[in-house]
Amino acid sequence: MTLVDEPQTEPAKEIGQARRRKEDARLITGKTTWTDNMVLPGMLHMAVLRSPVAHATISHLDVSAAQARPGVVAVYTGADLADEQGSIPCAWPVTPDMVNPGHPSIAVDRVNHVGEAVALVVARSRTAAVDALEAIDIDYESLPVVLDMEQAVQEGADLVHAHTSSNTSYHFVFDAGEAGTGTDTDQAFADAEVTVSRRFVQQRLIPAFMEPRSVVVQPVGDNYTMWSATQVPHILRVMLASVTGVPEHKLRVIAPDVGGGFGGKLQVNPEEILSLLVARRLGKPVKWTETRSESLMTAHHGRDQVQFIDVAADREGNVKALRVRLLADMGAYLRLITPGVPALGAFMFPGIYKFPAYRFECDGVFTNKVPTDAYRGAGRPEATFAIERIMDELAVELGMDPLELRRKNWINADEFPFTTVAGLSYDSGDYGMATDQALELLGYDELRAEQQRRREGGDPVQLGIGFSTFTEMCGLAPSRVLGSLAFGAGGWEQASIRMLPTGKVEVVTGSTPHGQGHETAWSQIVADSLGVPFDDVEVLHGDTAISPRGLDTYGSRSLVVGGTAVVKAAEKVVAKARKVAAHLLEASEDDLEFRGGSFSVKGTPGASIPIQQIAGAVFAAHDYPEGIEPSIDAEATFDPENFSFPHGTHICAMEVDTETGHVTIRKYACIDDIGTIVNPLIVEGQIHGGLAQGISQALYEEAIYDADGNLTTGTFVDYLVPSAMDLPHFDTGNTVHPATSNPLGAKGVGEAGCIASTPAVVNAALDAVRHLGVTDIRMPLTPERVWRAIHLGGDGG
Ligand code: MCN
Repeated sequence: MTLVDEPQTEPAKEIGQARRRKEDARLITGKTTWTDNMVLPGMLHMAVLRSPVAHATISHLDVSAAQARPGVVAVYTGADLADEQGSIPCAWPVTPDMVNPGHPSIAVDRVNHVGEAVALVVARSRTAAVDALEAIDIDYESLPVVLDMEQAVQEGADLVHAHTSSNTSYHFVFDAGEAGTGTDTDQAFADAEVTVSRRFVQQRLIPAFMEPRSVVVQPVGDNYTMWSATQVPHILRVMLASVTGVPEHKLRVIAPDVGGGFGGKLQVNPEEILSLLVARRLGKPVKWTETRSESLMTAHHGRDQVQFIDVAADREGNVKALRVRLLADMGAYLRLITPGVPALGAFMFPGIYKFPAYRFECDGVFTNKVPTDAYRGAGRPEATFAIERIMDELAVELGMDPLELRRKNWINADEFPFTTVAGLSYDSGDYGMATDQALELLGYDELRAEQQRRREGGDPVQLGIGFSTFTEMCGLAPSRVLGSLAFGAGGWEQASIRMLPTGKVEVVTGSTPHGQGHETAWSQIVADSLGVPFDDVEVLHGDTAISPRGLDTYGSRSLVVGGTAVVKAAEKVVAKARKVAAHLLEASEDDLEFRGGSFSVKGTPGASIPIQQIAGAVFAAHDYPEGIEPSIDAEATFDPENFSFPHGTHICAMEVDTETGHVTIRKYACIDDIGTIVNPLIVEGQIHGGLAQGISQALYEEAIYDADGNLTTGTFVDYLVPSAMDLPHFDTGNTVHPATSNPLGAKGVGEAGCIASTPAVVNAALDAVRHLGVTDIRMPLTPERVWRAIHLGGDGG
């Protein structure tokens, strides 16, 4: 890949160039202002007292001693704020009868998970606020703690919420037979020659973004400006307005540069609501920044599912039916999209395979743990893991090669567009091509030969090769489809482009990057669309006063939806500039051609004007064409007809030390198809980041609660987030089958690596030790678990 970072004066084709990210200099040299760097005159600091118990009533709460502490301005309890705090919104009611117990930002009389807010101190300094927390006198009366989902759904189980009749929030069913996209699933299982059933555990994960959550609220009269390290300033503004009653037009939300989110900042946090309420009460600016411990303990977690999956096939290996039942841990409350995350998996479990029959059921279950919600991939890594794992199990049952089984059942390149049994329409791809290229990149034949040698020689270090031939639905959008899934927002995105009098270009986007490099990619798109130099483009984002309309960044949607809105706005800018150019060149619009950033009159050499001059001409003009306003700008909204469906083949070669249980990734090769690539350097970075998180789920990460509901992995000493040293070299590549749902032909990449990699790693470990009788190893594959699975049997868990 050739890196492009030299200043550029001549417009060239930008899309496809590996440009270094223009935002990186300020991000990595600390020259930006993160939310916690903000200092406002008279600013107060908020600290939160958190429950040390998982389930209890608050029997006594006295804040008077804290109020008397030096520097303390106010102390608030849940009772103080009961009338104002409303309930933290849940925007995805997946079934009409879903039970939502309500979620106070600060507990009023009862706590439901360790870390829940029980009191707030507002003080002149952060240390004064934190010190005063210790002076709060609070007693709890313990209630039974509900932690295990499978027990929580039993008849007569203790209840997380006393006012509900069970711990089940909802029961969501997708039945392809009933939906008309497949045949009767139970019948298909009854008729099947071979069936395989498995129970997989998707452990609880913590998003662990680099910049902790932080919020500053500045009141000016009855207007409020909030800076927050959020992925979703637009959604946050709407939700805050509806919860707190601060009118939307009097609330400006700014997401400055944000140090990572991974879905963990796709949220309306209790502390965002509380900071706003406190600033309103006191009429003073207020800041809250979490500690790392607060972050791990109280920011929403991800995954946490028990998956029961059955597959049916004939003896030749043709798949006949798929049945999935999920228990999904909601934690104690429903946050912004908690219930929708596992339900989204309904559409992804069949993967790339042609199942004639399919049924999916999911129960959302309450427990006394911090709520779960989006974490990179949200719903799709879980589904991909289960289908890619069980395809291997089916291959073993049939005595077939796992790739041969996949090839036999996947959608062939000449079958696109293909409507899946889950009702999605996959638009393009070639699973065989991606697989063949990945095999070559890996050096498959040599590794298989080595595996054979080690097996025959009884080597203590065994070698395994694992596959994941995945697809995913991303590019969230389309509004109509999201609406039919009861998703509480549309899926469109907006952009506007203003050509400034000096010829520079200002682009305003509704997407809100928090590490994805949109400023660079959007500049490349605009440079090509308008024929202007890359460095003349400035991309503005993340401020509801500057970009009033937007739906933010998640679901690998930004390029295919937000980037396309930029393309559409640029087309309108060119159309408007064309009218002015025709006027200035005294030619008919039809006689003009636009190339390389200039309009010229066909057949009249020398009669031309660059678009960058037109903006200046309009600014200074006393004479502009009839019906044209004196500005070269435009706004566009894009709402695609379909999701985008990246796909690829990931292959992991893994060494397993059978004596110690230690696993080492020997090689990792992947070919991803994300359609047209705007910036290959950014794309590779996104794949690497996703792989790190997916591999880390397989090998390292797990949020663990003890029997009392305490998070025992509440520090980075106990919760293993990998560094580069813990990860292998990645061999990556791409095939390109453009998406048909957007004019760029792009498919999302932000989650692909994370979705694809986890099953490849676990399949590789099993392939290494299956001949020793191991049929499953529970994630993460710690040396202890691997050793136990080899030497004691079971899944090592
Ligand atoms: N891109 C490209 N060509 C493509 C596809 C994408 O050049 N065919 C580029 C885009 O222009 C963009 C980047 O790749 O700069 C990611 O684009 P996209 O796939 O549209 O994903 P989003 O920008 O919507 O990012 C969301 C996705 C998600 S859901 C999570 S979670 C995530 C992720 O991106 N969190 C991240 N990547 C992250 N990266 C960082 N550094 N930090 C996070 O918190």
